[in-house]
Amino acid sequence: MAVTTTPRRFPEGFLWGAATAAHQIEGSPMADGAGPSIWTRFAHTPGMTVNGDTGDVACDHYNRWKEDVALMASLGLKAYRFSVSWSRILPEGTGRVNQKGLDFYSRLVDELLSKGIEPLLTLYHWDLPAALDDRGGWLNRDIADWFAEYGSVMYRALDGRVKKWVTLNEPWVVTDGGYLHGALAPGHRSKYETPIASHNLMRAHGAAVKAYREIGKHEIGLVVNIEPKYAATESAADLAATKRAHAYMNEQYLDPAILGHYPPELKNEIFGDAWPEWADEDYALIKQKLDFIGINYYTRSVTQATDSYPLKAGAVRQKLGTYTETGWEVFPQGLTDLLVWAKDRYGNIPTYITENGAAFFDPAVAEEGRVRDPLRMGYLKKHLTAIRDAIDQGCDIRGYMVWSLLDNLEWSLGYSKRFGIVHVNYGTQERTPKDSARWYSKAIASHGASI
Ligand code: LGS
Repeated sequence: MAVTTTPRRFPEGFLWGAATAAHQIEGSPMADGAGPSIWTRFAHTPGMTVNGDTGDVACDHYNRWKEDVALMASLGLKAYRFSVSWSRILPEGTGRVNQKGLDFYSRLVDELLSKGIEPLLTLYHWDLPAALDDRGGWLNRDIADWFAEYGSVMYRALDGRVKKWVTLNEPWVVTDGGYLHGALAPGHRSKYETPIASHNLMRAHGAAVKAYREIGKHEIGLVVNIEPKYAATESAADLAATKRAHAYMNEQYLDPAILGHYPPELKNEIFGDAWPEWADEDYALIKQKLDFIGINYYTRSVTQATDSYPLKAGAVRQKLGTYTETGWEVFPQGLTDLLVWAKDRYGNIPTYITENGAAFFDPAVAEEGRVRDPLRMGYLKKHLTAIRDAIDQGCDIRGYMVWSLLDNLEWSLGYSKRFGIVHVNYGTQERTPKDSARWYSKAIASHGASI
């Protein structure tokens, strides 16, 4: 076997960054003429979030954006992935543009660029304008046009300053959480609505990419969450459940976007009569050339057949596994496996890891201003090594964004789970880089050599 002594490197121009999302950090959801989003509404409905937590203040990033960009610069970040709140730009979802909302993101982008930080802008990270939900939201076919209209406003304002655009963040979570199981906004529970929401998300994605080709000159892609599925046993039932779960979570969105069709398991094994026949023109709209894909990776699932509705598959907890505070197994090998799988299935499209990170029980900020979070540091280190393994196997990986820059509002879980490499004191809004941030900073400065 050949032994190599050359240190393994990340490719030239590899983008080292961190990620956030509007609803999770900004606060001031109704400031400067913004309209409400479904998340403002959902969080203010009693019983929907842990402790009744809302995004009314969050990390107050809407007022502290400048100091937050300075913080990113002090850590040496090369890229920052954030999302735009649609209802700040179009308070009614379509039609009237709210210039003040646009100005907020324009200033943010200028500030990032002045510090040499490349912006990656996500158009939709779950905070649909409430006004559009009132018109059916993702169940209304018109949403493809509404989304393209919103995207076009953003492209006209920022393309050139922003060179990497993302249409949707994790459409699977939008539909599974928002339309099937109801734990996320808008909180519906319907096997019949879910496929319609999924399909309209993909049509909206296609329409937004199409509009980008007319206005924009740079790159646009789609971000999905992928969770590799490993069969719990070799039994026929578990193997079939694993294949089903994989099609549902990992192929449901990339297949139509890139290959032009849905995996057959969706109709044949999962949704049955709830899965409509779609028109050919829909498939043509959905399948647009993508400049890159973004993959969010947190964990794997060891899958077995269960009677869960409608998937009939579930995860088995591993006796010897290590788990994060959210109960997700730490399994870096899964990231290598999935990147190799995506390369083989979708043709090695340039790929960014657009989220990866973990919530752990962090100690309080120590007197000397440190937060010791060795578990998070270890998590990041192992996952970056897994990415390097995938690069060694020929995967075209262009960058890595830690989830998350700041501790923030973890959707229905409220502020109870901290994913940040920077600690946020929600009483004073003070930011303190954790040990993991210091470690990540060194990794960036050494271009990965110190990992
Ligand atoms: O904050 C979200 C992070 C945290 O963990 C972010 O807004 C989302 O884009 C993303 O979904 N995020 C996330 N996902 C991990 C999902 C793992 C689910 C594992 C369930 C196993 C039982």
